[in-house]
Amino acid sequence: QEAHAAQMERTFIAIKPDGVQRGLISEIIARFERKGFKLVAIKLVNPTKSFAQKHYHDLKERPFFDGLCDFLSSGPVLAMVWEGEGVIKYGRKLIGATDPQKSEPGTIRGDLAVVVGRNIIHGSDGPETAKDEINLWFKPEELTSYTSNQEKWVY
Ligand code: RTP
Repeated sequence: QEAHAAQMERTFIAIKPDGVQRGLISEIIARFERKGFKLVAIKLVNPTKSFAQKHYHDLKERPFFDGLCDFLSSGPVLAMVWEGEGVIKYGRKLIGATDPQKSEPGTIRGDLAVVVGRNIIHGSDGPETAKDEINLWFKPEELTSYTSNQEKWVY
């Protein structure tokens, strides 16, 4: 009832170049839609390597950092913002464990990916990173806000 009184929780979700090139965009979006989350921003972008380094700045000491940034900047990425109660945590649940060998069947990575370096999707891991990542990838005017009146659009 009061779902729109305050701004609902938002998270940043990105389909990485492997997911885009494998034709998994509609499959992945469908899972978030069917769950009941709301898409409030979406665009296909070609991140530069330095942009990828900004996105993954927390991982800069890790041995796979350079390869990861090369990969993220190797082709178009579908950047999205999804909104809904608990969307940050539940979005991670829909995505599954980082390593697709450990993700449960039924999750996006569990069903659709095989190796950790090509795990097709990214999702913010907490409220702070969600805010930072949304701000990094989107301008304020690219974020929409609307109420779904589904009963009006179905006859
Ligand atoms: P993401 O940020 O992409 O949603 O992934 P995550 O939180 O589940 O995992 P994180 O530890 O933040 O790692 C970010 C991405 O780095 C790649 N990775 N490669 N051993 C490896 O080669 C390795 N470990 C992680 C993955 O693409 C992971 O999603």
